[in-house]
Amino acid sequence: MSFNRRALLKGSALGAVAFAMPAQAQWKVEPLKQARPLLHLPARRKQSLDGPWRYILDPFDAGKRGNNDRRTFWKNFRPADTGPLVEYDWEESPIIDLPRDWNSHAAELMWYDGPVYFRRTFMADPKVQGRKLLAFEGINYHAAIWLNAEKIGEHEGGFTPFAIDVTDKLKPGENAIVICADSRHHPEAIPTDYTDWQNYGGVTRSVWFVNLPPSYIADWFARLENGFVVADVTVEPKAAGVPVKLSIGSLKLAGKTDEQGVARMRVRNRLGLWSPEKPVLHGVRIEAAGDAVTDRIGLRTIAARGKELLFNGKPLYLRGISIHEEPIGPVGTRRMTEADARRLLSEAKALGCNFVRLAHYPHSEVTLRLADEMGLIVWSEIPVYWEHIRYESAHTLTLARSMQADMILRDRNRCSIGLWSVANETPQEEPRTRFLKTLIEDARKLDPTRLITAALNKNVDVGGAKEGQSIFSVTDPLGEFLDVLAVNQYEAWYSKRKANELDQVSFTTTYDKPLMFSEFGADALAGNRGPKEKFWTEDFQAWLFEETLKMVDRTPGCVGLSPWLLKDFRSPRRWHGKYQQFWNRKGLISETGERKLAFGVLRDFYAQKAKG
Ligand code: GCB
Repeated sequence: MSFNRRALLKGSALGAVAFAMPAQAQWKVEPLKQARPLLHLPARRKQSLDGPWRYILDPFDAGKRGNNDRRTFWKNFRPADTGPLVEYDWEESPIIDLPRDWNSHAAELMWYDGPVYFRRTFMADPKVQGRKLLAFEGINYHAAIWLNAEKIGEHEGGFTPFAIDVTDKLKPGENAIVICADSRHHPEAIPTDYTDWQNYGGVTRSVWFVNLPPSYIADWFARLENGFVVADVTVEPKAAGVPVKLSIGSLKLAGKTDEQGVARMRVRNRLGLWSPEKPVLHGVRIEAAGDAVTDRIGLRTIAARGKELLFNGKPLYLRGISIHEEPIGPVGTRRMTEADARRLLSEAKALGCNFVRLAHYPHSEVTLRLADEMGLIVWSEIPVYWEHIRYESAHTLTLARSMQADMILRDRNRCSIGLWSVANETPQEEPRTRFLKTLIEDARKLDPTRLITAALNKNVDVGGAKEGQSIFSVTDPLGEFLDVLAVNQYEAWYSKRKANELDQVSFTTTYDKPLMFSEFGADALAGNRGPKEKFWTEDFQAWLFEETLKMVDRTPGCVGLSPWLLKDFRSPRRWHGKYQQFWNRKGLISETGERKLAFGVLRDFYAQKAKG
């Protein structure tokens, strides 16, 4: 089902978004600003709005048609202000414990794709000074927000945070907030409505009521550059000459803001470096304009030199695994607690990983902070996924740019981030390359300290000297703009070749750049054993891993891998009645955490690699 809504862009890349409705629609949304995030949420003074919310399912879009007061869900509440009849009665509506996707909340909502309204109240203390905001860590896919029946903002994009200033809109005492989360994707959306994962709808990440001092530390970015700790601190509202003090471990920095409200500071580094073997984090404290915030960061460098990848100046081999954001457990859900994230990442550590590819969208902040703490280098990406993305659409490009900016600004202080990925499996066409080149340029401006990559496929088979030989040449024109080339290749699963013929396959590239394998794999149902030639068995998957790992290992310039993937995950396009039942079974562990044979194969390979 598609959103049937065309979004038109106005203004700058990160500017206003206007929505034009199709002629038959009964309603129209006035141009609104796409809500922007409040950065560094964990450091803010705030009140949680997680917990029980009422919800109303609206499969026919009655709420948006809005020509009848009884249907305007954001208004009606007992005692009704619209007469004696209250048909859409919030007080009699069912309850959901947010954050969570609705698909996992109730069996009948498993496949629901459309709008759902959520409502709760909270108390605002009129005595508390400063600015007040509602902050949302993630709502999939489109969100419209009302406060006390007034529409206050909207946001498009399911995996990035946003916030709305409500300082002038709060009532003393009780306030009511209504969210309409609509999981449908219009044709210009990112991703589109066709993905290989469940489109979990709803308020999938936490909601906060935040209080900021009148003048506050809006952003900071601290990193290691050429032996110096470099830190930029932004104070809002912007004013020149504001003194800023910053400490990182035993290092002390001080400076003053310029006209942009940014204080730029640097000091020679004397602190220990962060690495997967020794993930040392230093306490950060920043003081400016009467505000004070804290954080924990690590210091490290990552660079590409010719075909080599260098971490803290030394060659690095990425012992990785790809991961979707789904906890281990019998029910597929996007709800991720810290304990869930720790359990997933602990499985990656048990495999011997120093690297995780967090596919295919920004994962929640809690996962990134754990990666810092646990010593895992991270690949993070936005869902510019497959060939269906509208690479020629101005709306889509603006959306991608703002999504990527929000991801980078949220996470660039996380030392675990090593690679920003701009896309996964996109067509080798000029509009696509232009689109992604813009994203790459943006990413470098926002964060010059990370490497840029993209998962490429459709590598040309230039053939070998012998019959049956394949030499895949990584020649995608996007390669020119990337720091690291990454290849998705499903030999012996989606190709006709047998696993024991993988010795006939090799990879080459014309680019003098590091190359990694970002995906390969095969479906296996945990517990399904049999001869290794039999599809869907653990034995086949293990065999495919054994043979593919040999191929990976003899690839010149290969700096690592992140096979597909750690855990079986929900995917509506995986309908094999016996082996899949709407799970993609390429996990090395099942959805409930049973380790398959291939887990041991990869663990042994990584143990060898770790020895050097
Ligand atoms: C891919 C995609 C990934 C899919 C995987 C598969 O190439 O990048 O999202 O889930 O293949 O299982 O086919």
